[in-house]
Amino acid sequence: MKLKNDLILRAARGEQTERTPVWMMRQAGRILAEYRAVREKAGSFIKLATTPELAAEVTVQPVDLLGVDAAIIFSDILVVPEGMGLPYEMIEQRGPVFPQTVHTLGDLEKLRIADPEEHLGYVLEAIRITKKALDHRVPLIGFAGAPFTIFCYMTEGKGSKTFSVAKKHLYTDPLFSHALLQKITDSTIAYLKAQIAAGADLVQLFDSWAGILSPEQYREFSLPYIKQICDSITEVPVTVFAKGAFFAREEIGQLSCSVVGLDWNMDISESKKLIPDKTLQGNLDPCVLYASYDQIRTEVRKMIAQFGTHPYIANLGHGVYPDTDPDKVRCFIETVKEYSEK
Ligand code: 1CP
Repeated sequence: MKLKNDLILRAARGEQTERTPVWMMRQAGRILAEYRAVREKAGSFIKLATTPELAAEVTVQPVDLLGVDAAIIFSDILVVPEGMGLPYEMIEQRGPVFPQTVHTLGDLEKLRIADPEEHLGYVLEAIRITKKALDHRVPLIGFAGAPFTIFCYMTEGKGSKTFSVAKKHLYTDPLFSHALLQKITDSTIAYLKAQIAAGADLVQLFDSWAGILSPEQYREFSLPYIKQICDSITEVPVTVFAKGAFFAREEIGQLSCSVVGLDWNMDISESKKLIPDKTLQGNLDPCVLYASYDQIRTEVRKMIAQFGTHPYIANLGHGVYPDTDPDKVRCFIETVKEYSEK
């Protein structure tokens, strides 16, 4: 059966749409009281993410409560290292921590290429349940971390401003670095293909830490692995979002993906010139949603006007911040819908 609202899929394929589609990175969770209630019931983030019925419930919430044009499966990029044999913990108010980290080829040998059904079956089941609950209303987005961003967490063991432990490996042990990146890539390709088989209508790669690399390092340690993934996923549109990688836009634009995500540091008209052949997604500063309703409307209209007739999906330039007022989020979404229809 055909989707009732397939605006995002058509925009991703480069088609002109009757209005601009809109969704929000990190829309599931964080800002909604309804999410926090389910999270409470689950007891912990990990329990929520690994209980398919509950993960599906919070995935659908933003479609019902915010009116976005797509759902994104509730999970985390760190389930891939877990599937490879490196478990993580989620510390309240602090974020993810890996009790063990990977630093040598010997450590790497102990990890496996994750088997999606066996090691990540709970995500696939959540996708199947979500698809039924969505009942063809809007597309479902699957996702994974880009290999370099996953490499950062597997070596560093936690979030960091600099990821200097991760970057040290790139300089001191490129052989190990490439071997780990390849194992993550192989796991990610199998995982995304399984998400698509389970029902994901498009997939997004989050290279959240792209911006800590030099252009040369990005070309060596991130792009080739993203390229392998883009070349392998031919079933559905792929979005590449490389936060901070303004310097690599032209090369990202030449990958075989359908959509390129932009953050708010990336100038819109410059990005259109650097990436002429792909749909663009983004790029409102999430902090705009702290401003007044009038300011939000002005900024959203300015953004849409700048993207103009370029194939486009409206979004923020990074995930919505947890202390954002859901009514301001609704204002963002409503403004995109109303203004782009004219
Ligand atoms: O909100 C959603 O869309 C739900 C699904 C989702 C997604 C797409 C979560 C749930 N995490 C992610 C992606 C993710 N996770 C990224 C890429 C996107 C981005 O850059 O924002 C990254 C880098 C992570 C890693 C991660 N998980 C962090 C950052 C750590 C750091 O400082 O480097 C944190 C804090 C988490 C925890 C997490 N993941 C998701 C939620 C709802 C939470 C909060 C935990 C909780 O509720 O207890």
